[in-house]
Amino acid sequence: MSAREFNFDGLVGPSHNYAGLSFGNVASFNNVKSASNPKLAALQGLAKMRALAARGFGQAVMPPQVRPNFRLLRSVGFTGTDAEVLARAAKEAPVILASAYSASPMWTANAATVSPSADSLDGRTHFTAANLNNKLHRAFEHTQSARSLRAIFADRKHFAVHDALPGTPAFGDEGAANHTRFARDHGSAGVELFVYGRTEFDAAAPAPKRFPARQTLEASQAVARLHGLSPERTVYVQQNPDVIDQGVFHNDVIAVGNGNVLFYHEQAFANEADAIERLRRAVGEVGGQFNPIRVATAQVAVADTVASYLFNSQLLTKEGGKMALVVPQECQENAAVARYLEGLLAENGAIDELITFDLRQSMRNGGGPACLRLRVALTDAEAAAMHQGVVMTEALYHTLVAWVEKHYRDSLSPDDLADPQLAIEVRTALEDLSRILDLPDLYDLS
Ligand code: SUG
Repeated sequence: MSAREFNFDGLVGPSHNYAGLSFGNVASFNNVKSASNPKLAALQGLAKMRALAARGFGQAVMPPQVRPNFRLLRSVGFTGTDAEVLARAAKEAPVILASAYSASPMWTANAATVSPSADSLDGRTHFTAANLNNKLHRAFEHTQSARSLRAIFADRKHFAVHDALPGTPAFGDEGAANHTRFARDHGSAGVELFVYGRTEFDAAAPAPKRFPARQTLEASQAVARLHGLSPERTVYVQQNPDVIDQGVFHNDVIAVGNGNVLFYHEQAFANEADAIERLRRAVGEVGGQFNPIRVATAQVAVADTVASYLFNSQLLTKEGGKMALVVPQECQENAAVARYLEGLLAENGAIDELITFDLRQSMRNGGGPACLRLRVALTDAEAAAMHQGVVMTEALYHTLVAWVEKHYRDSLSPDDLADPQLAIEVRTALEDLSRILDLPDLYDLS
């Protein structure tokens, strides 16, 4: 059956800020406590969505989440009116306040893992909200992620949205950031690749020493079971623990796949030769000719990969079958990466075009083009069954730009999070947004 890939980009929320909350994520740590510009961040994200939609790629928007998370603040003992809760948290626990205010749901690659209907036993598209339990500021996202997905993909004939896995270290799950899919085209049965950082129930298995491995093998296997994937078309590969220790906190910082192409760094996996061989065999089984595009350390060092986010790119199939690589502008600013990309295009292989975006506001928190989007391959019937109000059009783009201009601040520093007015602004903005997107039950604003 023919299908089309929709990229659901996270709309950056009005409280986007730099709080240094993600240990192991170099950019998040380097920019801690600098002032952010939520308005610019949202406009940068919208410009990317608009440009890709205008090119004919399936594009939709995933709404931001309610901030601050008063439930989190109250659950850890801050009481009183909302203003009192904020004042006490700002004074006694500013890191917890920043966690409750984080706009991190903008990185929708971490919202869920998605398996298209062509891969699942019951012929439905399956979503499992990611528990993101490795980080306080992300561990509560899954409730709204599941709610948003259920609002958009409400038709149970076509879609199944699973709640997050148990929020315990054994089931650490970071969603689609550690998952990719290979198939002849978006509508045919594919091979699903799950990349994990560590194994909970095997003490002898290698694991990083410095930074956390956020995804476990056990979580990946649980998601595959929930989605009814065929074991023959499911491949589990361990991420190289050494690169996690160099700041590669998700696999999508060092590899990206689409169609029959895997664009990856030679150090991405714990056992490269084994991973490539298993993928070649599995992709061959579904009628594809696996095409690994390997970047050697001599061409681009891991540090340049992390600084430029070369692999946190989107690989988009164009009409005719060639692919465009969507990269952040940091790739042009890094000499080794720019040189590599020039050579890649000159080869005239599977990737024949670069599309570059300024996503600096997101990049400063470690979120590139691929972090900002969740891929959902849909048949025509499924695309018609999803909520249409989130599909990016010129009209929606202009409406959302006006909404951002109206509600967002152009500067937010850590001290601003104590301002009770900010909480009111965010709430007003989201009430307005649920009307714009025609999703009246999107939020629980009680
Ligand atoms: O989880 N940064 C996010 C970045 C997520 C990137 N996503 C993918 N690679 N798919 C994270 O580390 C930083 C927030 C702060 O420090 O304020 C943050 O959460």
